[in-house]
Amino acid sequence: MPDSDTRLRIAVQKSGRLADDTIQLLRSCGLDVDSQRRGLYTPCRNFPLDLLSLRDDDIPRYVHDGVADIGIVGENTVTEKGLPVARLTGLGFGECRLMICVPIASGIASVDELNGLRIATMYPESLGAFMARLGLTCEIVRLSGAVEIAPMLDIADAICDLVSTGTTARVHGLRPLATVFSSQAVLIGNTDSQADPSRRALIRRLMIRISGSLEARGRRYLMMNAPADSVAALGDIIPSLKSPTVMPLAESGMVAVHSVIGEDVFWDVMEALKGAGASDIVVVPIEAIIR
Ligand code: PRT
Ligand code: ZN
Repeated sequence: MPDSDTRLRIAVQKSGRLADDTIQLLRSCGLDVDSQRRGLYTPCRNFPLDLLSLRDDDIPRYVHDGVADIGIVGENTVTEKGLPVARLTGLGFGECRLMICVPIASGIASVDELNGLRIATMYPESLGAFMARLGLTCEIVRLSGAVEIAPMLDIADAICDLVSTGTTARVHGLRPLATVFSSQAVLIGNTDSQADPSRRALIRRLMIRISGSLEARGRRYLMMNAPADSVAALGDIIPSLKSPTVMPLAESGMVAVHSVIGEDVFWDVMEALKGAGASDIVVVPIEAIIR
């Protein structure tokens, strides 16, 4: 039996791009956590979990050293730090790509042409490994911010930085040349915590909640009434209706059809569903889907 006094520690970004989505995810798992995390340490009020609010760069180290059992951080940061931690699951936010970008006017058309050139980055390890895999060398100019202005200042010929919309690169006269890797926020775990039965049990409980919440994202629960002989036609309209729950209604020949659909498709197919005989269509949000 898990030790009932055990509390998990989760390292999260204090403020920045991942902070709000992290708290939102934890809340969507039914965890009562404060969004106003003033101090380093915030206890969760209804689950044996304490939040450690940190700079994102420090999260892999804290988890690796066991100061925190688990953490939420960009995969890019985990890869760059290179510390052995368990990557437990992707979380579907903080998506971006680590890319090599070159000045639009440079005429550089392939990564091979970067051989021997200067590349500015906050990700020297990831860049070095990428170039080495391709059998190329470069002079890595290590910066701690504002990487995109390095070519303008002539301290680099190219940059290697995170890109999400591509706007920053474009407004600095840069264009993407190659992707080093794609990244998203991930849940990482200390390897010893995985071995401790009490901690492992709590991590497992939390992960079930997280995957339930992630499964529900972007989906809606759809209910409608329809003539029994129109169920096949409804299934043609929405592929996910291929195996719907179909229940007879008191009115002879009529059934209730329930299914899960993507929120993006509902408005597009509603009229087609009505045309195929559906009525009383109800769409409701889903809190979680536990498989
Ligand atoms: O203060 P702290 O050290 O905790 O935070 P930070 O300032 O180091 O990091 P922060 O909050 O900016 O980013 C945290 C994490 O968000 C990153 O490690 C990534 O995992 C993720 N992420 C997702 C991004 C981006 N998208 C992103 N676009 N991190 C940074 N950027 C920057 C990029 O460096 C570039 O300057 O945004 C600019 C490019 O954006 P686009 O949309 O113009 O392409
Ligand atoms: Zn940082």
